[in-house]
Amino acid sequence: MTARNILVNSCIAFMLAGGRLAEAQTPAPATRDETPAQRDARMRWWREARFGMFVHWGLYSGLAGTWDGKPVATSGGMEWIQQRVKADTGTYAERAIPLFKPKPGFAREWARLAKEAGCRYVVFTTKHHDGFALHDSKVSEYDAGSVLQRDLVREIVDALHAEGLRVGFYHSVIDWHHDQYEYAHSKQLPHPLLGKPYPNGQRDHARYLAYLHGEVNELMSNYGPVDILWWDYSAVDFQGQEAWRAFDLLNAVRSKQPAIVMNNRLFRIPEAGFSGMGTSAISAQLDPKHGDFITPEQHIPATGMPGVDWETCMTMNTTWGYSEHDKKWKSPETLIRNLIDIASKGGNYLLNIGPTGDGSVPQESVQAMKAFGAWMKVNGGAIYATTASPFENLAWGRCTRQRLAGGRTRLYLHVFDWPKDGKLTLPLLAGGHARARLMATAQSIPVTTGKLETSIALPKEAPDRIATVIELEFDGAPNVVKLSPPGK
Ligand code: FHN
Repeated sequence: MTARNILVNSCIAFMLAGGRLAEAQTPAPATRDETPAQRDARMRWWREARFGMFVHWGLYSGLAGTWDGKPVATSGGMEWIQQRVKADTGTYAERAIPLFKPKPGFAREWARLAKEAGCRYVVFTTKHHDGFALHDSKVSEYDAGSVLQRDLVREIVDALHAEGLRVGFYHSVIDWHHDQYEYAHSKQLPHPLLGKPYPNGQRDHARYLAYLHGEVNELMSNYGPVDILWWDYSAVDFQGQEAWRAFDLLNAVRSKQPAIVMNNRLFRIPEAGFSGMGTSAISAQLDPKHGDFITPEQHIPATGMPGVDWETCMTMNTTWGYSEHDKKWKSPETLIRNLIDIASKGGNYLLNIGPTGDGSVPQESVQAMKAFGAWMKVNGGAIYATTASPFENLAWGRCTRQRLAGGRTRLYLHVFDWPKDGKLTLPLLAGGHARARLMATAQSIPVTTGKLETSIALPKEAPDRIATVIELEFDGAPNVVKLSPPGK
């Protein structure tokens, strides 16, 4: 047995002892004695950021959606390729590791792309369901340190800090590699061997949890301040303290990183914002002991999620991990209007890229992020540090809002469909000293406040076909005119 195995096993033995003990001693559920004001202060940067980049990258990226020389599929998550082809971890690693060759400087390219696009934070996969860790782990041999003699988390964190970006760690609690992960506990969570007996006989999930907590402890201890922890994911039939010792995990992370912001995916219960399985089974309630924000996936809640922090995560095509077969790219216009729609509903947008096996970013993603950069350079102020629209829906576009000094309000009107009659109307009784201007040019434009509406005279052509922003300022808070639907 190699020195390293002895070290790994003694660590596990120690943590097991510690874990079992810890479990006994740790009161569950854990609650953080944080006042609402303290929580608002901790969440402020995240709420004001509005826009982040998600990165799914790992061994699956080299396989690129291909197995045995054939496309596994042309759509859907290719980060799940091991599960899609029902490969055991040995076979998967054998095929994938030779194709995972991070090129020098890959991380700086990501960081610059995110920065130029106007993102304020980046969340990247430190470990996905396949169990391969991108950091140099002392509790695992299925990690970048052992396999590549590199610490990819270190490289990415340094690159993000160099661009002044906030750092987020995505971490899968599901693990298709660890030989003590008891996949039979859940019929709802994916595993390549689901339904089959454990290849190594009896398993002890507590040993897997000691390993999981061990890796998380390394990530929370060795890379400086970490701003976000993005857990993924739990099922109704296997979640929380029972599945992951979730409260112990949250406690341990908060003790190492008190300012960190964490999502809700260690749980799958209504109190944590879930109404069942499926990416749209979400409910607008979140008890802070289960996390800080709710995570709609691949969709935008129709009326936002008033009263809770939320962040929509989305792919640019249909896969999170890179696939050479998936060409279903959304247009930059659709993606930018999604950000505006989400901000107008008070949420954050976490937009995904899936780099290739050497870390290169697909051209379609680069183009989309550059389009964001061009739009945000002019209109970023209409997204960052804004709050939700006071209007239910606007036929021509969306609205974001800002409270100004002296009690004045500024509304950012994001016009998607330029009114043919050159008149933009709002069901609003604008307060005094109302004035409007084009955000791009600061050119003033006439405002008329009527009995039931406010209207703005627009230039003939829309300066920006994706979304032209008009700033409307007035005294006081918005006085929205509630129009009763026709015939009522
Ligand atoms: O199974 C994962 C999936 O691969 C991807 O990581 C998404 C991102 O939010 N989360 C899970 C599906 O909900």
